[in-house]
Amino acid sequence: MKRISLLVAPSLLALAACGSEDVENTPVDDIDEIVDADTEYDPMTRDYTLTEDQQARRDALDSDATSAEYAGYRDEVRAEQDTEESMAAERDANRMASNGGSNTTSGSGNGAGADSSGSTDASAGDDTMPTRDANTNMRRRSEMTWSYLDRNDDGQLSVAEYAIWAIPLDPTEPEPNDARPPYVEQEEINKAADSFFYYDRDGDTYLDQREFTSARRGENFDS
Ligand SMILES: [Ca+2]
Ligand SMILES: [Ca+2]
Repeated sequence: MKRISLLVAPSLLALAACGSEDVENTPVDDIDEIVDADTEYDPMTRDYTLTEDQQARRDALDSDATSAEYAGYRDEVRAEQDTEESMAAERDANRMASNGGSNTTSGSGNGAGADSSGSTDASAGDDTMPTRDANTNMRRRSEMTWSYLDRNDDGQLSVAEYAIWAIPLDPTEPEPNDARPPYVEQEEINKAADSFFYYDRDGDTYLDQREFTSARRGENFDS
């Protein structure tokens, strides 16, 4: 017994020493716990190697239509405001989405007459209003929830919906007198599309929640 403990001890010491220095290299099991405003993965910072099939789907994308759809969503976002009511509805929608639409937890789904009387309940932490950019009125990327991005509520993200998340806030907003967008560079749409088709693992040209979570985590399937 004594001999065994003598053998084990040095390795434990080595592990302890390692742990104190390599925290940042430690594999993360549940990255949701640490994804926040400062660490959320930026898909625009890397190149994506597409398979032949992915590239074929990528090539088939109508980028003009995608740009137009994206511009429409941008206008939509710019016009909207978060309220306690809208946030409650969004939380319900996200709960429904994450339970495959079969959730009956809430029951009501209609808080029209309730106003804010329940704002001090156990989920009060969720009531924090998302931060929106002063110029673009878009949320910070880390605060874009599934139902915020799924603009047409069909339970999947199109390239244009995904681009709301993927493309960074554009500091070069159009002047008020500019006729129409494009205020998004085609390069940005192209890059977002590359990553979109990279993460569309089942090849249906949409991202489901699982695929989008992979994108959000910046998962790399190449190695
Ligand atoms: Ca959608
Ligand atoms: Ca898919």
